[in-house]
Parts: sequence; structure tokens; C-alpha cells
Amino acid sequence: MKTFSMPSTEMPARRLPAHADVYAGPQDDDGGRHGGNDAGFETGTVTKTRPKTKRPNLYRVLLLNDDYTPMEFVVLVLQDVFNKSHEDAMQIMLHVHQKGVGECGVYPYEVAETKVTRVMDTARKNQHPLQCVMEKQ
Ligand code: TYC
Repeated sequence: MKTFSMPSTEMPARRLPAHADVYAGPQDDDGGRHGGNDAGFETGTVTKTRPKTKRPNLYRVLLLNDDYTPMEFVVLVLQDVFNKSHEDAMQIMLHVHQKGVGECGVYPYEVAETKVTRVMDTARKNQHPLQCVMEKQ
């Protein structure tokens, strides 16, 4: 049930003259539309409706275990770089500690790359051997 209303963010409906939605011009460059007559007006049905939407290429950002990086440092990195709550960060850190590798998140290429760089820079500055990598999903 709708309990509130928001201003619409959609484009206003395009106002077209009558028949403009099936007009293909005098040349027969009908992109998937069929039919027509000598007056240059299409009378058929629009059949090509496949929208050209591309999914972004996503990458998993993974943290690797090691024997030296302090657990609390890993938790702070997960909170700071990956915006995890303390509870989620602790869970991910323990997973990595026990299994050897764990996922911090899935992001578009450049976001994933920036997060890997932030983790590696922070680890190096603090002289911890923590490793972070990305892999295509
Ligand atoms: N294994 C580390 C320790 O016992 C903790 C650790 C967890 C290190 C996760 C890295 O990605 C890591 N101090």
C-alpha cells in the first residue's frame, strides 16, 4: 500500500503529434518497424524493443590472511575502507583468519581498484603485510 507520495523523478511523457510514434520519414529506414504505405507513414507494429542496457563489470575485493597483521587493524580497515559496521568487520576478519581469504565487497572496476589501493597503502604505512586483491566476478 502506498502511504506517501514523492515528486516523480521520471521524465515527463513526450508529447508527440498523432501518428508521430509510427512515422519513419519518407525514406524506408524503419529500425525494426514494418509496414508502411506510399504516403510514407508506417502502419505496422513496433517489434524491436530490446533495450540497450549494459551491466557494469563487477569485481570482488578480497582480503588475504597472514600471520602478522593484528586482527584489530583488519577490523579498522574493513570499517574505514569498506564502510562495514564493527560487527560485520569482525565477522569478515574472522572468516579471513580461519579460511585464508574472504570477500569485502563487490564493486565496479574503478571503485574496487581504489579500495584495494587504500588497503595496501594503509597496510604498508603501518608496516603490516596485509594483502588485498580484486577478481572479476
Ligand atoms: N591472522 C591474523 C592474526 O592472527 C589476523 C588477520 C585476519 C590478518 C585477516 C589478515 O586479512 C587478515 N593476527
